[in-house]
Amino acid sequence: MRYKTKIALLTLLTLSPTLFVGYVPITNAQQVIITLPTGSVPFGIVYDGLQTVWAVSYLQGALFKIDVQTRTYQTYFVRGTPAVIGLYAIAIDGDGNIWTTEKFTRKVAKFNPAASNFTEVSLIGGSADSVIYHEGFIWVANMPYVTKIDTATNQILQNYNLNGSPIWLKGDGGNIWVSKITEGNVSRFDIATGQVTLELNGFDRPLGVEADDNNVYIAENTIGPGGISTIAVYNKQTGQITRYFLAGITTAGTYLVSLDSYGNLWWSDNSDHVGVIGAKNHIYDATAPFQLFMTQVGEQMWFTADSYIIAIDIFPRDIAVTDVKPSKTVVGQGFNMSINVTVKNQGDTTENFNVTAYSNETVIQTKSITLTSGDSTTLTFTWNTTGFVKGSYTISAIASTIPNETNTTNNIKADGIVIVAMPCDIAGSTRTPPAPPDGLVNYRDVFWFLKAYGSDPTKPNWNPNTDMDNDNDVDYLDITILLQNFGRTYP
Ligand SMILES: [Ca+2]
Ligand SMILES: [Ca+2]
Ligand SMILES: [Ca+2]
Repeated sequence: MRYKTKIALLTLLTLSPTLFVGYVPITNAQQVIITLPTGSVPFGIVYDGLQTVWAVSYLQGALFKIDVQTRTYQTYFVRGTPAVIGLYAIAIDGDGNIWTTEKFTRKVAKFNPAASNFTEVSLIGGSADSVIYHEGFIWVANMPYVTKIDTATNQILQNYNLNGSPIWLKGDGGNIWVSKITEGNVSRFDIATGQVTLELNGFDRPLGVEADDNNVYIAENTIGPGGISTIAVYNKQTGQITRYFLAGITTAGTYLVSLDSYGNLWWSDNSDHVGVIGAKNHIYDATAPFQLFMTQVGEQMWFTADSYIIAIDIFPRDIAVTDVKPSKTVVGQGFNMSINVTVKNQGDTTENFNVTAYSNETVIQTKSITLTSGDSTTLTFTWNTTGFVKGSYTISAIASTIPNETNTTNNIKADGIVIVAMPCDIAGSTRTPPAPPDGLVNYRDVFWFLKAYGSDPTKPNWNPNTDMDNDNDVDYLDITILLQNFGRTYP
């Protein structure tokens, strides 16, 4: 059955003000991970899921085969030597062949990795823009056509005239969504019938298109109302169109949009920004121009830039030890004390990790913890000093490094010196602050016990060093221990 529905322009114009996306700027979140030849201007980029990323050079006619692990690359020139042919978009077919559009020469080139050779197919349209592999075929946007190509024979099977300027394609089940930049519309193209079954109008230079089960996302390539770039969102169920206004971006229009496997919507624009709408909204300023194309590689999005590949972590992962507090400065040998360690999840995703407290290099205790994004908590470790020789110990804590964590310097914190002394030899003087333990349990130590007697951590006279049994008070039990040790000397 054929039908054709027009969504009235009025629908778009009467929309209530839509979502403004505010951003948390993160500098240094992006990393240049691969440097490509100067002037290469890589555009299309795609990950094969098998540790190889393919990217094409717009201005040098090259295909780069990039090893995800080593981040080294091999270069293949479509014409054998550098040539300005405008390699633009990229796709991988079901046999692992790489297809790329030649924007300047109106061709599509197929690279066979096994044979390391190219086959070029001339297009009849006025341009060569998006290329996708969908439902067993290669599809190319070449104004005014959407062209279907057999991946085995490299033959053009059909040119579908969409009467206008198809520029970007997104496969979606039995359909392909087609943006027509000049006409300002997005068409739903039925690949079985070759018909447009839905046409959405009123977009502002629609370029990149992305789709999931519920929505179609359209990058609008001009600046929206108030000089703010926009992404239009068409809800497949309700037919409503809303817009993300990319607040803070006042310079150029949105270019491409791409969902990662977690459902975050990534976008690029014409003036060196990329951003993400999702669990957190971030915008990233480019260190190099022309960040337009992107692909997900594991837990990162990779972007092509001027002569670089840039990576941004999808969920920045970072845990930190923010505080280490020993409960005492002096502890009786063989007695217990507490160490409070505060840890924080500064990343975007829930983390499970271990926290270990140390006295010098000796493990006191390890605890496992789960922390949601932004949360912090304080863990209490108990140090049983039995078997530790008398002397000074540095107390520290280390949080285990989590996968893809780049900031690991904040996973360790050392804070506080604790002296392991003869029990109840907590001081060597009665002045404040007291001198260190002097090897005598005498009237000076009694002075401090009596001063703290009856206290707990809420009281001004609280002195944790006199809490011998480590139960957060100084009472007769602690005095009993004092009496048992009174008069002893060391060595
Ligand atoms: Ca960290
Ligand atoms: Ca003493
Ligand atoms: Ca006590």
